[in-house]
Amino acid sequence: MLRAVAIALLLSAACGGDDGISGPVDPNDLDLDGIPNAIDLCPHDQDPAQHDEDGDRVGDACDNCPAATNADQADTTETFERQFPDGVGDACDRRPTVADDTIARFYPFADPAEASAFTGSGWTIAADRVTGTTARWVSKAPAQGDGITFQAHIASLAWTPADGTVSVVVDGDGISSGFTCSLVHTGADTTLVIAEIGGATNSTTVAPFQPNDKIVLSVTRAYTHLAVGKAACFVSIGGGPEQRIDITTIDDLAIGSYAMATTAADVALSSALVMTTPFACDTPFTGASVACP
Ligand SMILES: [Ca+2]
Ligand SMILES: [Ca+2]
Ligand SMILES: [Ca+2]
Ligand SMILES: [Ca+2]
Repeated sequence: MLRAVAIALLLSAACGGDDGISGPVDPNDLDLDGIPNAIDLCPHDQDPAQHDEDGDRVGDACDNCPAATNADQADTTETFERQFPDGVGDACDRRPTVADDTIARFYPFADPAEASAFTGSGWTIAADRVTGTTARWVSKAPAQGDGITFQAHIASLAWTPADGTVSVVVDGDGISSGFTCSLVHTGADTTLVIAEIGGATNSTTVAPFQPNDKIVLSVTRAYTHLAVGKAACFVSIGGGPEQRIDITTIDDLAIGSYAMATTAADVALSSALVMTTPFACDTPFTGASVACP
């Protein structure tokens, strides 16, 4: 980091100010972030911090799956007619055969300034994590799309003696409805629960896990081409297969806010990812989703 700053200062001194039109050009540092092309983890994106959440030598700023190791950056599965690679890598594309998905936000929780994207309290960013026990953050700026996924990468989760929850939330109109996907600990049991405020709920039991097992908890809302709203809740533990539960929604508006919350749990998130999608057609958010008719 210090070296990066030193290089940036040297370049700044050598090139003078940047007027934004005919600014300095350095063929050895195309994005002018102070990191020479040869070692820049994103040679075409200004990312002086060079953070690489998944350690695949592709920086977060240009990684098409910033929380999944995919050094090859493969984006190959949109093979239906009129589909094309959408910039979401095969390693994390929730609708691999359908184009127009986007990675709308990525929070590596590497910089305390990331907190400025949220309102709320209780979460603390330090040591490349965000931690909380009773905490809630709500996004300030919604992500635009017909569908939205908010995905928390949980590095550790230990329940306290009290019953506790860890939740990811996406919202429709931001007023009366929201879709909450939670791990709920009651007594000795953990349950995966999806609920819409004022609407349906669904749940399933989750197998016991250890505090340091990696957990990926995701909530998704989308529309089918029949204009039926769907919300789905997913959990994967220790790299295992996803468990999924669904509800049909009553909220027809797409705003795209998201939130993360916990009560009575010692939880650390290594990162969080927001993805958006267009219409999800018949089978939203499965590995075998289909193209719109
Ligand atoms: Ca760069
Ligand atoms: Ca990476
Ligand atoms: Ca990656
Ligand atoms: Ca893709």
